[in-house]
Amino acid sequence: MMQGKFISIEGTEGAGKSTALQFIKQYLTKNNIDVVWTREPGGTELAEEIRRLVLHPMSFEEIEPETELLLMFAARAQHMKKYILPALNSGKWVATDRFIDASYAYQGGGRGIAMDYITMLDKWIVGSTYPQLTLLLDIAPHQGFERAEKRGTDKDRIEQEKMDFFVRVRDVYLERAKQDPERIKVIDASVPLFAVENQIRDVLDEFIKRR
Ligand code: Z5A
Repeated sequence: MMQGKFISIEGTEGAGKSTALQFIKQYLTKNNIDVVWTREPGGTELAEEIRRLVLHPMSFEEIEPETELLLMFAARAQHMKKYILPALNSGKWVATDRFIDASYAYQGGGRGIAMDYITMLDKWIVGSTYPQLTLLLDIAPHQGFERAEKRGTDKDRIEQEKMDFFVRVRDVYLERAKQDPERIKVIDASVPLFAVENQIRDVLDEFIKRR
């Protein structure tokens, strides 16, 4: 039973997801839409602890790809049951900064884990509670890298990966968008901010009209 609306926001490295999120928040508020905001990995106390573990650069032990995938889904299981489902079932709109598509892109594409394993976990943990709208901020990895460098903040464990990792991540995101164009709307994030915002506004307007 899902009554509320469910939106996810995804992005390739340096696409400007955090910047776009601020705009999305303001735009929905301007349209008098109350949204519960959350993120993955994270969203509950335990899931935020898992986030810290999985993203913190570790010096003592390398995290295996399988462990990384299962930690992402452990956090997601907690997030779904404790936060997302109750909010949706009470009719709220929920918007999450990353969700299931990230597991296919980063652990499937980036780490090379067989998609069948991810699909199995997806069916178990997410089931039919899929976002009705996913905004995918897309940028070529070399341009994204330049932007991320300019940001000047420390890189987390996954952000420290090399360019070819992010090329594979992007390929999977774009392939999923091709397979599910109704849900996943690709935003060209390579253009100046006002032009990114215009694309997001168009997609949100259409989604709000259909609600
Ligand atoms: N992950 C996973 O592996 N598996 C999973 O299942 C899930 C997640 C759920 C979460 O990090 C990590 O977890 C993520 C995937 C993994 N790892 N990576 N990489 P996150 O999502 O919290 O963090 P992030 O990926 O770094 O996203 P971000 O913080 O939103 O960064 P960003 O896309 O680079 O955004 P930004 O900071 O807004 O922009 C970067 C710079 O560009 C900044 O200086 C902006 O001012 C500038 N900018 C933004 N837009 C523009 C435009 N249009 N023109 C010029 N400059 C711009």
